[in-house]
Amino acid sequence: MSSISTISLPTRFSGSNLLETSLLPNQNSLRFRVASFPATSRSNVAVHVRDNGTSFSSAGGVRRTRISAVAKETGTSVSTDSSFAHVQQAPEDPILGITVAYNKDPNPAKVNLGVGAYRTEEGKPLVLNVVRKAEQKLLADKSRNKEYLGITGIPDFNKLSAQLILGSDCLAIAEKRVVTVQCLSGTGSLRVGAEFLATHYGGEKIIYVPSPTWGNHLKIFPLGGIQTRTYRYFDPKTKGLDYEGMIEDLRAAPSGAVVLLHACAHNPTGVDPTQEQWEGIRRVIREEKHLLPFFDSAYQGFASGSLDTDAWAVRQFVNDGGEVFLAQSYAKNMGLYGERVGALSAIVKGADVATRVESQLKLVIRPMYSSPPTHGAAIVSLILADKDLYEEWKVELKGMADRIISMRHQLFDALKERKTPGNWDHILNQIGMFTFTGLNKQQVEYMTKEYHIYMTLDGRISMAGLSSRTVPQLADAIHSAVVNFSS
Ligand code: PLA
Repeated sequence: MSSISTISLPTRFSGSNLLETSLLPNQNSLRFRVASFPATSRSNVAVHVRDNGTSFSSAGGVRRTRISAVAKETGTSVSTDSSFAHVQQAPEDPILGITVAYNKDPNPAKVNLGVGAYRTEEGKPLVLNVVRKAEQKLLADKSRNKEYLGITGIPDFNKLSAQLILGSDCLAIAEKRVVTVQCLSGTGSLRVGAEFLATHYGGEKIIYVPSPTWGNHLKIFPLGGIQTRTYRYFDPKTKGLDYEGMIEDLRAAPSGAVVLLHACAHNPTGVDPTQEQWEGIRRVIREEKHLLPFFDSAYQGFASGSLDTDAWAVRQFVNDGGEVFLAQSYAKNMGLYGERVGALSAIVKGADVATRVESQLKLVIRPMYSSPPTHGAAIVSLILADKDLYEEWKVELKGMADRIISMRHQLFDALKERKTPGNWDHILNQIGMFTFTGLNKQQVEYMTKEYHIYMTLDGRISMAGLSSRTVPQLADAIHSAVVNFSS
């Protein structure tokens, strides 16, 4: 049986006239639905169907029968009677889709450096010892049950999460100006925050995100009702921060807009402002433009190995007395990826405001998913509340951060050894889980095809997915890509 590899139809014929086709190459099937053609369009419609190298073109009008015939000839199945026949095949997610492609690759040498997920030296996912201990405690505690949590989750979890990032001596906490609600990891916290702001924020309902940023930010906020705009962040020439550009763009933002800031270990660039630069950013946000900072803290402890150091920037903004939104994730720092544990905090002016904000956050959450899940947040609560477990966690966390840093050195040395053209200092200078290599799409595709290295097309590498065993393979791949394809 032959297969159709490409079909392209003009996108302007979507909607009720031409409900577009979708092609499912692996299932060897072509789906399409044609309703009726506007007479005026008949003369300039072209449909191309590629069947194992043979191109069928139809210019000047398309007939359902024509494509049916092609489909029939090539042995594909065509669904014309489904109410969902117009549904198009969506592209895979730029990050999670890399794992899908990786899983399909039968080559045993394959390495997944796409998604930011920590792996051991043996290339295995890691469940922290301290997490296992907490789980055993939970299991042994017969007083525990599986009742619904309240809409905002486990109260202790919320209190401890706020303390973890803001510091236990935080004045805003003492003044009851902090409201924290347990959410579905970092993503869910951002989403709830976005929807709350869309409904209740008194300022400009636009969020400025860095360019580039974690791709999902650009989807989470508009779907939550807040439009995004970008501010300059990364300078490809220096592979460092475009501080001047960032300040200029924030100054040009409308007063009262929201600005998304990565708390530490910026994704995907691994470039963070210095403390001095943070101070300059804070002054523009607070004193000049009255912007609302919305921190995304997905890597506390992963950047430097210290929870306090990585919370430094957030604390500067909270301790100046201004208002802050803050999304926290325990996916990376406790390795609780699939448990979906996180928190959204609003640090506001006045305990009365905090109480009312919390009541409205409940109205956002209830119709979205009712209440959050118990297990992961119970683990976190135990670890944060128990002095011994907490100390043990900090040691394990530092161990993960240190291993990532050692991967940076190993990769840097391996490229030096190979005399790979270019300057690779940024591998050492960038911070956190990722290196933004500067490799382009063509080079990445080559590395995936020839070396079975899976990474995002923007050239981002998850250093946490590397090990001493796979560094030489990655270095060979980078070397070859750089030599064969110029950037
Ligand atoms: N914010 C940032 C900046 C992130 O990098 C990620 C995860 C999240 C939030 C959300 O994480 P969570 O919902 O799992 O808590 N970014 C990953 C995974 C690690 C992903 O894309 O979902 C990444 O590979 O970029």
